[in-house]
Amino acid sequence: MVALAILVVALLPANVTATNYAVGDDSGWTNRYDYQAWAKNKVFKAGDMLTFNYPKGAHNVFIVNATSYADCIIPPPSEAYTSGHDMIGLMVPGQMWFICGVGDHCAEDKQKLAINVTYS
Ligand SMILES: [Cu+2]
Repeated sequence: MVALAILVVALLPANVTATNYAVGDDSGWTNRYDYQAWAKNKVFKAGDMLTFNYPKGAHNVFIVNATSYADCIIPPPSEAYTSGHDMIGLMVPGQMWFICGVGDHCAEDKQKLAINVTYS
């Protein structure tokens, strides 16, 4: 999945201002961090990328829909990003939702991120 995301981004039209955002900055992808505050003043554009950094095995990343985001419905394990350094391309404009599927991290620790992707 990571390789595919990178490949697709590489095939997008040139976006000279593409940005790779480290989710949570130096805190990475973790429990009890306010990801909405982190995202609040950022403008995510199609062609940009998010990198989720965490100790491999401690967390994971799922791309989900609004309902799964709100209710912390964890998708099948096969859909998880698990490398600990997961780079996910923002392909198209619109809302995107991400959650951690480990334990109760989403529901209890608010390990979730919602962003709006704009046209580049
Ligand atoms: Cu987690």
